[in-house]
Amino acid sequence: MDVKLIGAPLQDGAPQLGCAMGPAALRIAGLADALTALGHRVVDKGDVAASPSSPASHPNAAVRNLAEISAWTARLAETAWRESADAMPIFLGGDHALSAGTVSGMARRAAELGRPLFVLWLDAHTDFHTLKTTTSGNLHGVPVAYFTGQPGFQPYFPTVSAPVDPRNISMIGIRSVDPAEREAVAKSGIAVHDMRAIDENGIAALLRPFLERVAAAGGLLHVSFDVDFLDPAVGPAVSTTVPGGATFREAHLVMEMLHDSGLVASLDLVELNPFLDERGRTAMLLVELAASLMGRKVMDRPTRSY
Ligand code: B3U
Ligand code: MN
Ligand code: MN
Repeated sequence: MDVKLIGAPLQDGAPQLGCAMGPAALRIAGLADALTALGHRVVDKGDVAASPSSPASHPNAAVRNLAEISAWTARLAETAWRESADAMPIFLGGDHALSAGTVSGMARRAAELGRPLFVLWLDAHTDFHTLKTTTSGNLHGVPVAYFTGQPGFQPYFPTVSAPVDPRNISMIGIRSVDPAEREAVAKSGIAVHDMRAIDENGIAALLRPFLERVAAAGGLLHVSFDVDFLDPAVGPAVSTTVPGGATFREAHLVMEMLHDSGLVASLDLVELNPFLDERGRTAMLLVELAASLMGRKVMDRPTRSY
């Protein structure tokens, strides 16, 4: 497969600095070599840059770095749309605000192909705040509301040309939801699988029906992987650790099932904060997981065994 690595070193959406080093850490951990070894043709496109032309403010005074995140969103939406024409883009974050851009760009690509976009959101958080409801003001908490076309983002953010249908989104790993998000996400039609659902059912039972739905609809699948999906004991390099996350085995199984499905069109690896890592182990773990998603196998199995 043709794969493009695209660095998106934004950190203004997170409460702490450090995510800007994420793309460099993923490169140093050997992402390109790991994918090349699996037979993929990998091109590293380097880092995307974005800077706002003028400052912006919002009536919600808590909102931080609005102009910066809006500029990143425009730039990354264009990049995702353009680069997905002839390859699978892997976006190296950068904080999760980058998905406002990458997912809306992929949605535009899917719309042009006449195919629906589906999103698998692997995260401790639902990231379903609007500019109005966020109390932390950290814009890594808003991308899902943005790309599903929830109200209040204009004129502050670029217009979403093809909003993602909330019924095409599956969230897995959720364990931190703010009061304002709880009601909104429940009403939205997004399938929210919290950690209890994983514990009670097993993660494969949550993912399998979603993949079957994507396949039946002829959809493109975008996977957004937030490091805090993982338990902090496994992936410490993240600013917003929440206890009780996914184990390595659960994450690994998800990646293997995603590969077997053959449905993944694009991937975000986000919220890696190398400043908080321990001897690079979270960055190396992400490379392992990405390699599994891209076909690294322990043993061969009949295809489409998800
Ligand atoms: N919902 C909280 C916490 C949060 C969201 N996303 C992350 N943290 N990574 C907020 O600040 O919006
Ligand atoms: Mn997130
Ligand atoms: Mn998160």
